[in-house]
Amino acid sequence: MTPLILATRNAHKTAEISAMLAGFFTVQDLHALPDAPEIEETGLTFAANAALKAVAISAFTDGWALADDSGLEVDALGGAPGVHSARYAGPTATDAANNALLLANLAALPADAPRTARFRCVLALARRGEVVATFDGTVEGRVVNALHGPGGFGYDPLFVPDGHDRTFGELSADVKNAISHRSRALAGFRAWLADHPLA
Ligand code: ITT
Repeated sequence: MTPLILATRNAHKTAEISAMLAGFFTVQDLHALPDAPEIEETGLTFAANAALKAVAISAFTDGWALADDSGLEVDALGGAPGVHSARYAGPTATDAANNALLLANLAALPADAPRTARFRCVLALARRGEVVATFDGTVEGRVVNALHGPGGFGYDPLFVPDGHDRTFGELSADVKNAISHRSRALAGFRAWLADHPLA
């Protein structure tokens, strides 16, 4: 099978993407490449940051690289945390710190402020330092006022996807992976692969 490097150090992303690409590639992430460069995510959009990561790692490895840039947009917070999702509470923030800040910012909103939100994911595929294709996915839903559920990662315990009444932290991995922003972006990637097999 063709090797594919995931340009991520987020083991949760790797687990989700590996499950969804099983049978297509031999997948490794940056934990297998300890000397890979740190990439500063200076882009203003998910697409720009996905491209930065895919380009840098594909230039470093000489193979196919797939980057995922993703995050949560809360309408009543002007789209925050958005591209800053991983570092919402500071440069070395934990998921717990990010969730605590989001809860505090939600609590400061007027009681009737909308709770609509969405997760977005952009995947960038690159080789030899050039982006070859990008794919995006979104899942609409709402944010809740307290953490619910032990599952998933990041903001999963605060996000209820449309059509459900439980958070991604409570829903099973299989349910999340059937409807998530990441799975929708990966569906685009798999459809593209049918016409563009990677050698
Ligand atoms: P890499 O850049 O190494 O891939 P990262 O975690 O820093 O890892 P991003 O800059 O794309 O990646 O930030 C993504 C953040 O958005 C992530 O840390 C979570 O806080 C949030 N996020 C993205 N997808 C999520 C998901 O499926 N469930 C919950 N939170 C998610």
